[in-house]
Formats: sequence, structure tokens, C-alpha cells
Amino acid sequence: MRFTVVFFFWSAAFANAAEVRNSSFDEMAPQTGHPVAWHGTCLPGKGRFIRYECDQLDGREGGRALKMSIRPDHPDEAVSYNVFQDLTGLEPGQRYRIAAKVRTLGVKNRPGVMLQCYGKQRKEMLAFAHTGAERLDKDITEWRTLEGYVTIPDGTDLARLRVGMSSVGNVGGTAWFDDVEVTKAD
Ligand SMILES: [Ca+2]
Repeated sequence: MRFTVVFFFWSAAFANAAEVRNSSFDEMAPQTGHPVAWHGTCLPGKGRFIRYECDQLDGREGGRALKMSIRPDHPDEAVSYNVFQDLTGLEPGQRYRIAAKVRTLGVKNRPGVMLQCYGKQRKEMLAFAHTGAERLDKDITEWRTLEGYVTIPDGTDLARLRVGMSSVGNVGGTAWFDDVEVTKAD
């Protein structure tokens, strides 16, 4: 047991990337079709307006991608839809790059990736990285890599990684995501 703990600590200290579980969305929960290790958000009682699924057809070669679809009859309200997971082992003072590949169909406001750093109280965000906003005139039909940067502040206790898009301008639209990364950027 002692050996296991020591080894784990050592490997975490020297790893160049934070571990993002199921970062390629290739692992699918068989019952639901949802990606393993990610949690999908929705409005209470209105889950039917958003769909998260692992998509074999639209994945890159040899795997699946996350497919996120907002139904055409979505109510006229702004909702930030995303799947998220919490990361551990990010080093305070270290700059990190967040990245993911994306494609879109019928989406006007580009999807993105965000990393939010919270302290122990979890009340206020200490810092965040995101891949920016962009108005789309046409679909992103070839995989495009999005990226953003953040330096992890002292006192960060929780780093929440989100992948998603707003309902604004995107009702009836679909986005695909693949290959999410959080790596050191020095
Ligand atoms: Ca994949």
C-alpha cells in the first residue's frame, strides 16, 4: 500500500499533463450513450432539450466524439450547456494550456472549453481559462483545435473542466468535440 501511494505521487509530480478522464470521448456508458467520466448539465425538468452522446459516425478515425445537440423547440432562454469533470493535481503557479477539437452544424456562436479554478469554499472563481467567443458565419466542417491558457492561482482546490456551448444562437444546432487536453504550457 505504501509503495502504491509513493509511486502515484511521483508520477503525478513529473507528469506533463493533467489527467483528463475519457478525454477522447471513446468510452461510452452502454445504458445511456453518455461519455464515461463526464457530467452533462441541463435545466431542471427540461433535460429533453439537450442531448449529449458519444457519436461513432462523427468521431475521428478509430473512435467516438462527443455530440451535443440543442433541440429546435428549445425555449427562448440563455442556457450554457456543457459536460464537465473535476481535475486534480494541477500545480499552483503553473501555466496550463487547455484545448479541444470541435466541429459544428447549424451553430452561430462557437462552442468552447473552459477551466475554472475554485478555492476551498467553492464560492468564487479564482481564475479561469477559456477558448474565447466567436460568431460563426458557416459550419466548422473540418476539425478545428481551440485553445486557451491559465495560470493556476495559489489556493486552488478544485479545477472544473467544461466543454460546451450556449443555447444563444445555437437552437437546433449540433457540436462535436474530441481530444480534450490540459497540459503544462511553459
Ligand atoms: Ca475520440
